[in-house]
Amino acid sequence: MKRFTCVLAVLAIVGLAASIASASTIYPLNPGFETPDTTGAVEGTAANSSWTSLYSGDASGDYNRKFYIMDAAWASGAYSGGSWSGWVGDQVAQMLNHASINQDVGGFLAGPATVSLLAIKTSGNAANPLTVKLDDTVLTFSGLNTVTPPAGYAFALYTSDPITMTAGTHRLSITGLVKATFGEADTSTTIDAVSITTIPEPSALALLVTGLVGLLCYAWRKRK
Ligand SMILES: [Ca+2]
Repeated sequence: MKRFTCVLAVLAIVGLAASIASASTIYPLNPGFETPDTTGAVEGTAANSSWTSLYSGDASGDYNRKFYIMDAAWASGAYSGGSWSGWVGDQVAQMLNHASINQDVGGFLAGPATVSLLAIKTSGNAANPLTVKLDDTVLTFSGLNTVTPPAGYAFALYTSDPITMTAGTHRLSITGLVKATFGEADTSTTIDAVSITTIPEPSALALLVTGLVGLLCYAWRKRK
């Protein structure tokens, strides 16, 4: 009878665990680019933004590839040629040309993960794609291997297709467009509100809970 009770408890808790196994959102540091606080634009660096910014400064063949943190209200309007809408907080980040930023993000659960961000095209080519990677894997967005915001001034939310990750820490990187030629006009995409959603694998969670309840039952029977 006691064993039967234990089995019932295990089954009930496994069912409960499966039903509450839900998506969990984790954020990189400075996910909305609110620091450093600025009234204009500042070039982001590892020291003041939590993001590691590659390619700071001019470079032969692909000059002016920079990562800027900027006040959104300041940037909207005269600077960008149109009024922006849809950002979060008061600041955003601009990826100019082949800018590239990355950050190691902890808290991944084993199982599928997606990356979301807001983006708008802010100058240059018809569409300014961004490449988003987790470790060395290029994420796809509705099957495309880039985030490609259309022309316009409203930030739109882009969420990657899920990829399976291991638990722990992974490197998130975001890279702007490589210009085709040295003389080509500058091109930029502006981003905000970066987040990652991880979904625990129900099988792993169920195994964990089953083991835990089994141990509790064993301890309870031994005490009796
Ligand atoms: Ca923001």
